[in-house]
Amino acid sequence: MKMGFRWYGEGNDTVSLDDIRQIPGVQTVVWSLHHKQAGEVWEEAEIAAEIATITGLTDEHRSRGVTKTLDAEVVESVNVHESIKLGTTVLGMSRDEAIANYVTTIERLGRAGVKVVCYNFMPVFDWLRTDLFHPLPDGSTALFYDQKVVDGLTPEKLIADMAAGTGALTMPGWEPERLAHFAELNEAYQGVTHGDMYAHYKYFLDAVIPTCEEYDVKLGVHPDDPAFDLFGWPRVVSTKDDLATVLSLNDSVYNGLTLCLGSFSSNPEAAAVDAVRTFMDRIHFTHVRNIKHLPGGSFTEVGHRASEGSVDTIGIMKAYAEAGFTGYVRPDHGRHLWDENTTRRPRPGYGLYDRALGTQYLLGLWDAFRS
Ligand code: DNO
Repeated sequence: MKMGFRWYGEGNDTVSLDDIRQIPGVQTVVWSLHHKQAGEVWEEAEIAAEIATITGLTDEHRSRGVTKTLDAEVVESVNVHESIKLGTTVLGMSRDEAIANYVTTIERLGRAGVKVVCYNFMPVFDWLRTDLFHPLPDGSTALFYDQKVVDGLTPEKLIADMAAGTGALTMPGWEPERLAHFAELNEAYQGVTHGDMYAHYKYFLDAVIPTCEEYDVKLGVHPDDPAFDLFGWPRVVSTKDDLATVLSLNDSVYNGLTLCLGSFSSNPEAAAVDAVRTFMDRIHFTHVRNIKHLPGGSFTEVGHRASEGSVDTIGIMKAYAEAGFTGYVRPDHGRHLWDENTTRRPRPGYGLYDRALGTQYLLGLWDAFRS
């Protein structure tokens, strides 16, 4: 297992590479080119520059005796253009053009030494929460999902709230560019079934996987978050059966999972440890974190320790350790702690402290179960 830590890039993150380097056991920086829109090709020079930033040590480091280096083997995410999910031309791009660009990006990442690429296949938008700084009883804040708030909304109301900046909902991962095209996207998804989505998904995988095999880049799909349909749009990576279906669309081991156990567990029926054991051979990257289920389908995020919430993070790490998991793991969605909200003002869910604590809990479990 290799422990990773997500980083949004220089000038785009309140956490520094030096901070990450000092977290014991962290080897891999999980990165992306966050200015790239879905469908765009990633340029070789941009990839090389980002990797050099992550992996390099400066003279200033050397003068302080710093020798620990980080690797840049995991990208989260190369986003999939909506035309691929819809199997048609949308937002001015055909699916074949979007797939060709995806293939080029994979080739370039592979040549640059990237081993795993994470992506998701959620219609219209990425993850959704109703409160990004929900107060917890210990005085920290965390991401929160209130089903009642979502039930009271239509996508149009959601978009209007977002545009006005006053809404109850705030969605990281939601680019203003997409917001502007919401009506076109919403229209395009009308009548699209789960079966249609799987057919489009297979077309995508069959086109991309040969390149992944050639360049030794494993794909890992991230589960829907939350892991159920929203606003009537078909989500196809939510349940254990969905994960099995996705893996069966293309049998190559390069078609694998980024098993985010927090997202997967947002559906109270989900059995996280069972999913880890079932899909072990196809899990290339995993996010291990905890949430606490609340009545009515709502949930709050909590610290990584199993007893803090509803996700059996002990059982999860035991399963990975017993299997001798060789993929990448990272903590996820920390609470915002200590002076963080007033000083560093982190990206919601991506502060330093709680994620750093999370790594130590996960590594402690790994060490205990491996020995
Ligand atoms: C949120 C993340 C997601 C994830 C993407 C993967 O914190 O877990 O935005 O990176 O869904 O493509």
